[in-house]
Amino acid sequence: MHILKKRSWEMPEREATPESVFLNRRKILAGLAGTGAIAAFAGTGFVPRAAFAEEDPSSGLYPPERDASYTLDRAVTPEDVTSRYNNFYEFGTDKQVYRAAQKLEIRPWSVTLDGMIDNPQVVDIDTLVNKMPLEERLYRHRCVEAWSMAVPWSGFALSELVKMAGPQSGAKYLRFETFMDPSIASGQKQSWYPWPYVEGLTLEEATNELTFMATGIYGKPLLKQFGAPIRLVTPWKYGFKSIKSVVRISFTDERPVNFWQSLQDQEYGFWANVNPEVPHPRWSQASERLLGTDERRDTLLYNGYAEQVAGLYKDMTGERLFM
Ligand SMILES: Nc1nc2c(c(=O)[nH]1)N[C@H]1C(S)=C(S)[C@@H](COP(=O)(O)O)O[C@H]1N2
Ligand SMILES: [Mo]
Repeated sequence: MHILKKRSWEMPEREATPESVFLNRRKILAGLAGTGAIAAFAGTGFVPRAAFAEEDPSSGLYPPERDASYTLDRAVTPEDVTSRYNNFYEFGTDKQVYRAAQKLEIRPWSVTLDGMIDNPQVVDIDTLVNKMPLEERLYRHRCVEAWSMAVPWSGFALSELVKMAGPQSGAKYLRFETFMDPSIASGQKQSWYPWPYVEGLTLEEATNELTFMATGIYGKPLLKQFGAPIRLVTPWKYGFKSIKSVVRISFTDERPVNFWQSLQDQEYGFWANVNPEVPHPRWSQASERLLGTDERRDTLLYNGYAEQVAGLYKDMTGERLFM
C-alpha cells in the first residue's frame, strides 16, 4: 500500500480533540436547560451529535486539563462513531446497544472497595470524582475483534484509588465487578453468561502510570454506552479488560477469573496484552480496522505502549501473556 498518511507530529492538536467545540456545546446545552428548548426539539428530527447526551451532576468538572504526555499516532475517532458502536454485553450482543444502554441508572451510584485493604469503604461516585485529580488523556483502544479507536478519556490514575484503599501486604490482585440488574440490562437474563462481568489486574498493573479509571470522554461525563459512570481503561491490553460501569473493586491474593476467560479459556486469558504476532485462535491480530475510517493499520506490540508496560512482564515465564 502506498497511501500518503499524515504523521502524528504533523497533526494539529485541534484536530486531535476539538475541545472548543465541546465547550461551546456544553454552554449551549446549559443555556437551553430549563427553557424547554430541548424538549422543543422533540419530533423535529434534531439529533444531538452525541447519542443521548444528558445532564449529569458532575458535568462541571469536564473537560479537565489534558496531560500532554499521552499523544496519538492517528486522529481521534469521532464521537458519533464511537458512541454508536459499543461492546456492552449486558445490553445485547451486537454493537448497536446505545439505545438499550440508556436504561442504566447512573445516580445514585457507589463503588465498594473491599478485601485486603486498610480502608474498606463504599464511596459515592460524585464524592469520588470530586476528590480525585481528574485529567484528560488521549489513548488508543484495541478490541480483541481487531477494530480500534482513539479517544480522549477523562478520569484519574487508578494508582490514586489504590492509594486511597491502602492495600495490605498480601494483596496481589484487583478484582473488578460490573453492576448486576437483569431488570434493566436484559443481556443479564441470559443465564449461560457468567454475570456479573468481572475483570482483574495485578496490583503492579493497577499502579502502572497508564492504568486509568475513566469517568468522562470527549470532554464530558461518560455516556452510558461507554460504561458510565466509571470504567477501567488499560490501553495496552485488549478492550475486554476495560470493564464498564464498575460497582466493586476487591483486593485479593487470588487471581480473578474474568468474564471472557470463564466463558472460553482457550481463547481469552487473564493477561490479554496486545501482540500482533500472537493470533487469536480464530483470526489474525496482525492488523486492525480504525473505526470511522476505511483504514487498516498494523497493530503494535502492547498497542504501542511497550515503553510504559513491557517491564511488567519481563521476567514472566509460563504465562499466556498475549491472550
Ligand atoms: N461490563 C462490560 N464491560 C465491557 C464489555 C462488556 O460487554 N461489559 N465489553 C468490553 C469490550 S470487548 C470492549 S472492546 C470495550 C468497548 O468499549 P466501548 O464500547 O466504550 O468502545 O468494553 C469492554 N468492557
Ligand atoms: Mo472488545
